[in-house]
Amino acid sequence: MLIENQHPDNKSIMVSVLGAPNVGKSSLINYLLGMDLSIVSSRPQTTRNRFNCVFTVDRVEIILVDTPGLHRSSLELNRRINEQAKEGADGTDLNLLLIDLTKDVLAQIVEFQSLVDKELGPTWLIFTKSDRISDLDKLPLDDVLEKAKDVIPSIERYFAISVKNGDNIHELTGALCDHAEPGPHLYPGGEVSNRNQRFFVTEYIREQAFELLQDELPYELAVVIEEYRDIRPKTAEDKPMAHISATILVNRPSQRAIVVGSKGSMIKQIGTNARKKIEKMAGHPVHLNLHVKVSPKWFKNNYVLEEIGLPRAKDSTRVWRKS
Ligand SMILES: Nc1nc2c(ncn2[C@@H]2O[C@H](COP(=O)(O)OP(=O)(O)OP(=O)(O)O)[C@@H](O)[C@H]2O)c(=O)[nH]1
Ligand SMILES: [Mg+2]
Repeated sequence: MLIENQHPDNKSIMVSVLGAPNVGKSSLINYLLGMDLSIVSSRPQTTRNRFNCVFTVDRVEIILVDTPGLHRSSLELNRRINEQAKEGADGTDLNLLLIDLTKDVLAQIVEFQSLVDKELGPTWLIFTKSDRISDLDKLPLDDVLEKAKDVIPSIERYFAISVKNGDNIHELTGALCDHAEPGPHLYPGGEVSNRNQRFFVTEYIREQAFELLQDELPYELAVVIEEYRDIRPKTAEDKPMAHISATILVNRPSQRAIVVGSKGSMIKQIGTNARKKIEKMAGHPVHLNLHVKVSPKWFKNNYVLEEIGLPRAKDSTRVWRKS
């Protein structure tokens, strides 16, 4: 749709969703979108790439930028993940800085500012997981807001929310709509993201790795698509279908054995669970073929890192040759 063909009352707002790992950024985005688009897990550092998620309320388009949790690490992989998070704060109309209410709230704000290391634009504090606080009314959140402004002067207000019981989410949505400026929708075709289905296929496979595999293993694997082929129906009775081949890269041979599992049971489970979610997204059956490949130190290999959407960061120190 051309911009000039849009309704004159259209409004749009672009919002960065920022915070430490595991505070509930992707959960909030999914709740607002009303679908499980972004992957969520109980472990930190689930999201690795920045991407836009879009929903509309009446004439207001709200674009939420999901970002990885900003954290301290000197590993090359994490430097690049952090760069995705920092860049997520650039060029948007508003930041939502998510703070986990079950932890020291002020310490999280100080830590975030120190890691992001730049002046943030207009920012709202979003205290998350309020369902896990028994006496929320007794928390001195007004005092926290004032102290937070000493650290990040652009903080304007706060909301204490829960995606488990929906507390204050309507209020937050209403406030976002009120903040939107008149202007054309950037995704007028009803798109829910700026990422394509290939990206979400890799995410849904990785999500199962976080769900089904133990310890450090999910952090030491990456997923790349080898083939994504849409099969057009030949007759009116045939349904569309897709053939997808993906490779799970692991660091060591022992990890390959775990991901494959006894008689292939683990890789089968990962594939079955991921396929169901991919089919829901695609709206038609999918044939998903998964392989596991040992790619030693893939997380230091520039070629692999670029392939999974993590270009060199400003503080990347080492140059890696294509393998
Ligand atoms: N009780 C409760 N748990 C929540 C809430 N929001 C998120 N969680 C849980 O917190 C965990 C982390 O959620 P995510 O949405 O993956 O967090 P994230 O900030 O995107 O994490 P990264 O992608 O690792 O940076 C999951 O286990 C969620 O179910 C909430 O409002 N209440
Ligand atoms: Mg996330």
